[in-house]
Amino acid sequence: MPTHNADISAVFTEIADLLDIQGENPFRIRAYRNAARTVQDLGRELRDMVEAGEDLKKLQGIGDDLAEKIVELVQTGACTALTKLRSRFPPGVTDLLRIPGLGPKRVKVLYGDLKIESLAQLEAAAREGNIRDLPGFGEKTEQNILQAIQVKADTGRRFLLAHARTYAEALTAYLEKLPGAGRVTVAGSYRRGRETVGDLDILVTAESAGTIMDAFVAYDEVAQVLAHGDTKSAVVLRSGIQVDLRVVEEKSYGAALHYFTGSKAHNIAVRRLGQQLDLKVNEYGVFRGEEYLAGRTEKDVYAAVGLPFIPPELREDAGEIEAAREGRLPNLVELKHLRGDLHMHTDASDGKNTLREMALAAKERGYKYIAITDHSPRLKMIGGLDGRKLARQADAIRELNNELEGIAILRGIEVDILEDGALDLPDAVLATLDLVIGSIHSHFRLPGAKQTERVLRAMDRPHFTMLAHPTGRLLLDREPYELDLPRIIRHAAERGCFIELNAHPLRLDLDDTFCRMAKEAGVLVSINTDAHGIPELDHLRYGIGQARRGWLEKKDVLNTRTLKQLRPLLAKTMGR
Ligand code: DGT
Ligand code: CA
Ligand code: CA
Ligand code: ZN
Repeated sequence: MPTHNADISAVFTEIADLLDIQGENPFRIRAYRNAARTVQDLGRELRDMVEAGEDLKKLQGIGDDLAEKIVELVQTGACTALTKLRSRFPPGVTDLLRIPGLGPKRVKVLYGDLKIESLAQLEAAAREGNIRDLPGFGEKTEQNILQAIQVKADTGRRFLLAHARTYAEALTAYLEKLPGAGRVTVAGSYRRGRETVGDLDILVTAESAGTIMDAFVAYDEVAQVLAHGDTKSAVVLRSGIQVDLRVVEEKSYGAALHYFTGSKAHNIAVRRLGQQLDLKVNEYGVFRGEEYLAGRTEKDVYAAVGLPFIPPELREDAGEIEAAREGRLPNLVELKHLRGDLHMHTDASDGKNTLREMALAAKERGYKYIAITDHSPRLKMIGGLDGRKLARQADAIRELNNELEGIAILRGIEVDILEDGALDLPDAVLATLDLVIGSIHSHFRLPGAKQTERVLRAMDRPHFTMLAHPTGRLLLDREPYELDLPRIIRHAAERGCFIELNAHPLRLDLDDTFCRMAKEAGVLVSINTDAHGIPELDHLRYGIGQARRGWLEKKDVLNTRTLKQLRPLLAKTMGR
């Protein structure tokens, strides 16, 4: 039974959630949560490690018990401990936890006092005003619950790009090995690099479709076959994600790839261009009457309608066709352009690795510089750094800089922006650093005007380099806070500071629209991982995808600069 890391991680999270509602020992719960994160970020499949007989206990936070569960999951696809736990609760209870603001304590009350066991019941109870009087709730909470349920309904069942990738890569590897299979490509929103995807659209070139289709529906992760045809089949995988597969001829491959990459709006615009030239553009090719003109490659398809190749990330009918016609398509930034990462944590606050480990891992990835930006004191629970601890870290960084060749470590902080826009450390302390990242980690629900004012004030402090994860959104989970981001971007341009594009696949915060806005305002965007451990350093690729969707070029991105170019840019934001 094949089980991916995302599946194993989901099992551990669910166990933690259920233990939490049950009121179990917090250490036990945290062990499961940590394990879920470790597994999610591992970078290689646990099932391969199990198969190779590797010792799972060398992984951070994985002891005997968790190692056993992983082996069980890999070998049987199930986890008896979870099955047992689940039997004690109604099946919808963990859905309640997915509502922002509803922690295990509140879910326990909802379940215990009102017998609420599902989102539908929760919504009904909130509408009838039955929630506000529960202990620890209130009218505001009731409103927030209703709003959150609405958001969930609007986004429907979508998958994070990073999760979809796990399933897509395993499936394409399987398809590529089939006899007779030629090219295998994932098209759709996945290829356009959207931050979430609704389903996967896979194209395979082959002489004979039948054998490919038979093998596809027989793939061992398939839970349900929705369609099994000659040119098109569709299945649902055990993870719940739907996959549409089409077998196409080489002659039509480019046309099909173009069609199924979308977006739909982009396709319609291209088809319209074709019509003006008396051409028909569809998934089989470009035709004049019955005559086939092009379709082997996407480049050919675009050329037939008089356009240069348009990168998939731009295909949203957001001005890319006009830009292409006028020869002003952006020359999009690439992963290899990035020279460093300016936001990461160490075990001095809530990171998993030491300063040295992070520096060496970054060097291994070819970076020329990193900034260490642990949390400020307000986040006490996770060991935020005060002036004294920062000074000690500065000494350690100086020593490491002397020792290591080829990578420079910059001294920074991720300082909390307090409710009134003050920063969580005195100016005199901030002044000792190379850069200051400001973040909102509290009071998410201030009214828009106040929230905006708060950020503007923070930016105006004498030491302020960039605003991190600017909208605070968590994909499929938490809406952005109310914030006048266009105003903040204009202000950043005047102030001369930068905006982060947080590359974590759960955030991808800045979105494409605001990336374009920053570019137009002349505000440099910094693509940062915000890594809390070594594997997360590899999230830069998601940040690049998002930056490309936002039309960013190499010159628009702060951390494409050389260290020599970067230093004065940072110094200026620090008032030097
Ligand atoms: P998703 O799956 O919701 O994240 O988004 P997409 O873009 O992958 O959409 P999907 O899976 O429904 O369809 C894949 C592509 O197929 C889509 O991007 C464009 C193309 N397509 C689908 N339906 C139509 C249509 O009615 N007209 C045109 N021109 N193209 C379509
Ligand atoms: Ca799709
Ligand atoms: Ca589809
Ligand atoms: Zn951070």
